[in-house]
Amino acid sequence: MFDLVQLMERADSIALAGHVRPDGDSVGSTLALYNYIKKVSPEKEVTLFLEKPAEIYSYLKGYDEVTVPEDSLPDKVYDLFIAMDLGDLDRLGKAERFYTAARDTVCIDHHISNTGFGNHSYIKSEASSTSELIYDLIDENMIDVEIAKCIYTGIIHDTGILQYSNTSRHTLEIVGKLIEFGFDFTGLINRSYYEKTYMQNQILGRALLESILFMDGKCIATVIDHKTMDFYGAVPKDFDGIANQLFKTRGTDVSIFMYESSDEQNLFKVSMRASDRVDVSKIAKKFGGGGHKKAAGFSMSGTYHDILNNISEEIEKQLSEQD
Ligand SMILES: [Mn+2]
Repeated sequence: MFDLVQLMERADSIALAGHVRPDGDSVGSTLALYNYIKKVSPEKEVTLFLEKPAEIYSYLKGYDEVTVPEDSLPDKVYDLFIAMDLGDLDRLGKAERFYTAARDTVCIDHHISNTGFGNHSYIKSEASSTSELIYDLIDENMIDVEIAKCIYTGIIHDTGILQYSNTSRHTLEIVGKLIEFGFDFTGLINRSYYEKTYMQNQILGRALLESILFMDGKCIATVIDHKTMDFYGAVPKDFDGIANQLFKTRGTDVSIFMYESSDEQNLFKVSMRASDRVDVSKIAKKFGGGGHKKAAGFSMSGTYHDILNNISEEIEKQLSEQD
């Protein structure tokens, strides 16, 4: 049986890591476990590898203690490496060499595309978030208000504020216990989820204006190219929420949002959202990415229209199988 507490007890040095371009669940779940270890076992050496999380998460305890995994960091062999919220090892980015070198490895995740890696893996694709899994795996009695805020943040981000179908009774029971710690959850949601800068709102507006509907309105897509990113001085995290907003269009089964990578022309990051009728994790996997049935992504080279054609073929196939 998988027992995280026992695995951690045996280790003197522990490294934790979430995925590249960390989202709310990646930041929340890793900081929750980081704060927990520091509280329960202050004698242990614990390092959290994570790309610098967005400023909107700076209310979380430990935010400033994150180690950005640069190539210049000296090699180190950890007793235990815990990879969290990532479906495959590539998503560890520059932290991967510490995973490879570690004496023991654990994977804790909820991505349906995850086939399992590490010496020990705990993968529950029915869980709302990795943060929910962390709640289940640690000693409940040791959770304090700071750990509660981390877990709460992860859950609300990965469930779209408890709205997506991955929200279960269990998720809500956990959330019920968390808010009893008495933090300002309304403010937390506003600050980390809803609030946008003026520039982010302008880009969202532009993405919507330039979107196209196709496949008889079953699909909606939009793209942000390099020139636009430079004009606004935007970085990828400024695009959060665009795919979700597109998906609110009545009648659509799939929304596709793409932006051009900053390192390479004609290389696009693609994110998709889908209704029950399409499984976008299959499409993402086919093109070398991953994710969940209703939200997944991948990277692809080509023109905007070529990429849309590739995706539409897959969507058509899935929809026709049902007819
Ligand atoms: Mn997640």
